[in-house]
Amino acid sequence: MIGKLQSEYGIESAVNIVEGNGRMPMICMDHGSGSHAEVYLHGAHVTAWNCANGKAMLFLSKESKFEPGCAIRGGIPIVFPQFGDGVLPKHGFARNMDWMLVDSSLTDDGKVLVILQLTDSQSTRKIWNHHFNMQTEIVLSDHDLLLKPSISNPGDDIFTFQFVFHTYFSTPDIRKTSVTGLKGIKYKDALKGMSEFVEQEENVRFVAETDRVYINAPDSLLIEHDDEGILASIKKSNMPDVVVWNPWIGKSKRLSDFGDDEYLQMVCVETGVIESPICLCPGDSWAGETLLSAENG
Ligand code: TA6
Repeated sequence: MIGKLQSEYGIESAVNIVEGNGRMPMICMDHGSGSHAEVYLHGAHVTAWNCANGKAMLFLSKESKFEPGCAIRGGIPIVFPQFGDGVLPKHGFARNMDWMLVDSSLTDDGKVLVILQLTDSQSTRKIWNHHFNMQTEIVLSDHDLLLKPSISNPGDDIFTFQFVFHTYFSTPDIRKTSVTGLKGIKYKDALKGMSEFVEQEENVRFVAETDRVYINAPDSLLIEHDDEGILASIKKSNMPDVVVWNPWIGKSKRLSDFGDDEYLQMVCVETGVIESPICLCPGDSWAGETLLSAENG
């Protein structure tokens, strides 16, 4: 399978399909500047994004499983069609499914592009009885990683969905890390029964487990470190909500695929559609965009 994918979608020195962890097919994306990204067909899961200077922008747990039916811990899990707990498995099924690589190319300005696709199947219809076609376009450039999800309804019934890029950013120390741009934004606190509050701080900092859904958040956010300055910037469109999460000590110990002290090296700043799920009529489609940029990459 890997050989066939390589012959069909490989691009010398830019796109290579190899055997990754757990012998799972992994796409290696390499930009002329030296930036690099790794994407598993499993979950269309970006597990690594390194800047031209080699700086690792994303966190990936050393304890992560790479097994069928399991979500990879770290990188950029894709949450669809449900965020959180509900009638489906938590965070939906897209992150646990094998996607298809359907396109690879170099753009005119030298960016590296791949498109992965997930459509409904007997197993998805068993738990979520709708026809859907979902694609995620991933574009790597020197300092940016652009993520463009799109979902269409080829069926003849209406469905609603939530969608989130559950991005795990790397940080040298969560205790010196803050998320900037959320002051004045309403959020639901998952640790207080989803009670609603308004963010009072320009810089959201971390001193304990933090799990908040910010509703209709600004389209531009920063992740900063007291000593290193801006770690990453986020620009989004048509993805109104933002989740900020760090498990801190207690939850880290309860997660079997997460090191007890790994909470120190990560912060999730997630972009998506949560509060007002998207409703697609037959023939309708939705598209969003999240641009992650390295300021010091
Ligand atoms: O996005 C935050 C969150 O919903 C937290 O409540 C925490 O459970 C996290 O997702 C990780 O969820 P997972 O199912 O990947 O362990």
